[in-house]
Amino acid sequence: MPRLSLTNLPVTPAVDPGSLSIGVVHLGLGAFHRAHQAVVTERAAVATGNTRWGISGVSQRSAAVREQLAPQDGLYAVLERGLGDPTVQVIGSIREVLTAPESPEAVVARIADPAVSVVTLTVTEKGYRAKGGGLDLDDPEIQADLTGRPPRTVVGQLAAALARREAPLTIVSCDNLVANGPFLRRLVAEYFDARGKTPDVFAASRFPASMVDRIVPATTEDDRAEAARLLGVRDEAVVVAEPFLQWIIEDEFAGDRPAWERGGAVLTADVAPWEQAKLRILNATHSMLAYLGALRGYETIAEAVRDDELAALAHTLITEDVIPTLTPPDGLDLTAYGATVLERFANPALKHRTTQVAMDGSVKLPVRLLGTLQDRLTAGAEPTTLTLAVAAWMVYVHTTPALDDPQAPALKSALANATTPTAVVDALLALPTIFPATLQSAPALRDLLITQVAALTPRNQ
Ligand code: CS2
Repeated sequence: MPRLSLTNLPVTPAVDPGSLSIGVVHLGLGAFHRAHQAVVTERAAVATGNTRWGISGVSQRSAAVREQLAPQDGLYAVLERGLGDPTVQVIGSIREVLTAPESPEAVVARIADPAVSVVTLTVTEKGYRAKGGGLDLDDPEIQADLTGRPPRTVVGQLAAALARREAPLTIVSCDNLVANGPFLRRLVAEYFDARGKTPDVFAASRFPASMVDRIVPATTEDDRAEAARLLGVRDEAVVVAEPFLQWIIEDEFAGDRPAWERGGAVLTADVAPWEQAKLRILNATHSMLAYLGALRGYETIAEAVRDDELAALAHTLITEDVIPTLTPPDGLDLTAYGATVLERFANPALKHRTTQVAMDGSVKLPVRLLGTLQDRLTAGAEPTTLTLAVAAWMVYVHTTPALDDPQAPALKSALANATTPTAVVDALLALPTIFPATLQSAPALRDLLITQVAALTPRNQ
């Protein structure tokens, strides 16, 4: 079967890819970006007829993404799996693919290009290389970038490019972090401080916050086969996604930008209530189902949420522990939102693996669960479902041999001699990179966690 490319186009992209020039750089060219910002950017180009917002996509790690996309002229399909038959759409908005470790200089040059006025990022929580809310200056890669080599870290890439630019830049973080824009601004500022020089263009550059939402599981062989069947050509870069897509962006730009609102995004003055609702309801429940589900032997989130006990716990987490901490964004009914989230998780066509959502817990937990936990304890509540989610993470970390987490060595060495539930809780709760001091010293919390870890620990452990 021939492979998808500009000369092998079974489904014409909504915009002529050849007409697009590069105006946006995206850092973190994974499946999520391809199913989200790249789609909205293409829809905006179709709605406006403006061809200056093609995307230069940067893969931060391996060359695999380039090997998938380059032979296909940057084209790929989004395979949408909802309750009906799957559909495919070919997306043409990615016009260049760079691999940062191979060509770090080209990445900086592209961001510094005057035709580029916007950078978007999906580099996951760990990609920010933060510690204690600021830049981790002990990180060896950050240290190496600070010596002046062509930068390899995201913060180093942005800083080096800003230092070369005359026009200010808008940098839109699209990761699941609290106040992601201001957070990234702080990291870049700290990087400049460590270098001893901040370029003038930094003050006028903008870091709007944004909230992104779409469930995008890792692509499987089945998905590739399904896409090939629907397209009649092979697509090595196909991504699979649910029909739902949401992008809320703080309307705070230093210069021109794609008319993303014409592609379905919402531009607003205040993203915070949206972001809190999404992180604390969707992502928190996702993580809880991933840990409890994996411990019960479920492969996918859909299987986990079809377990009546887990579904009831997810509902309780949302309604009793999370919603009391939230201020609803304008026009959003939080209870209805929570119910929709659980329906989306139950989509049986999405094979979203519990182990995929479970990875990187050390950087996800603080954002998704621990802020809410802190708020509930301060309010004098006993948030037993929230703590159960934390306990499930603890047991998962303790019982998973090859843990996929940036702090895996530290977690495993903390647990080296932990054979009882009390020892497991004490070892993990003591880690200051995860638990703030206020939670470490909350006595009721420790006792509750010990009981719950004991109840969740498999008998042969
Ligand atoms: C998930 C998210 O992998 C995870 O940790 O919770 O990727 C989730 O699917 C997205 O945030 C949905 O928008």
